Amino acid sequence: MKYIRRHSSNPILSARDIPYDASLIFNAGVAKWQGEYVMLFRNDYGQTEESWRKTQASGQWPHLATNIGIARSRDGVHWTAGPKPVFQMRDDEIQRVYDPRLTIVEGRPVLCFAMDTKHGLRGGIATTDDFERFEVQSLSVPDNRNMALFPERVGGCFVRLERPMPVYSHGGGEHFDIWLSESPDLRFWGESRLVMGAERVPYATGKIGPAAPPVKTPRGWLATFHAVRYADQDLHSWEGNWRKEYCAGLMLLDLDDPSKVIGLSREPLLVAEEPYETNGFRGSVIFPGGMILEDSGEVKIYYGAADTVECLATAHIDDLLAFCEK
Ligand code: BMA
Repeated sequence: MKYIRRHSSNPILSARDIPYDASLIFNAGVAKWQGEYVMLFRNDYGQTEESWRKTQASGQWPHLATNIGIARSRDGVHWTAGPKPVFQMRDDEIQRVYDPRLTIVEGRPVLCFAMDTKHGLRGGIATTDDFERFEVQSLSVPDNRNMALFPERVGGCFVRLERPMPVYSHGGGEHFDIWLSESPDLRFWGESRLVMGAERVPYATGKIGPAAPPVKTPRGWLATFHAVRYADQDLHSWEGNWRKEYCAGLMLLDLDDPSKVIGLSREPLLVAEEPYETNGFRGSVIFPGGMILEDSGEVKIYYGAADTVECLATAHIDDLLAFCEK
């Protein structure tokens, strides 16, 4: 898409910017709050590419642990990471939380996150007033994740996009779709309905999932999503055997009933092309988690690249709307 520009400072945040143990900084949520930009990012730590390959070569399975860190910025481009991670959950049952998305709703920061547990993948929602203490409001049953909360109530209810992983859908395999649920209080979720099946996306041969929290425009809710297509050969990865290419797509949802898709980009918005997108822990991954509409009409799209670094691309709102209304 020619109207979207990668920022010349990319990657805008990576492990070298973090003042504590950090290896992979990616899949961040971003919002404007109290006069600054706030980013919550995923930090997988405990390995370098070299140590990973060494451990693998010795026949053992290397391990990365995960926490969530914070960074702040005045301009949305230059970021300063906080002195320590701000959110982590781990116990006998919970293995980690990751992939934060951040929405300011009714003046309050709300974090959506994914959680790996011994009994499945759950989607969580937490509130905070200071980015130091987080109160978990709800955790879904497995398997569901990629939750993205709308920035205001619709029809009186909070609304989230989400991506359950039903093993029997589409005849089996990793073909998952985008769904939506509503809640009166962020705790109890229901009225669930399908938003978009993966088969509607011309550039997905596998699953799709919600990306950044949607942005309100007079024409509808503008929302990014990620789409997976399977490559014929191994893509670059520390892991080995990585064949899933993640790109970003764009859709427009009805203002009053956001389960209705009223626009969809026929082509991807962003495909991995730059070295920092094609090379890393898992190459060829573009995974947006934050989108900010500025008063000027500029839209900032934040995305994790190659499961390794955090990046920024910008576009004008009118071009994005035209792109998904065609
Ligand atoms: C998904 C999630 C994301 C990750 C992506 C690509 O299934 O695990 O956190 O960015 O795969 O590896």
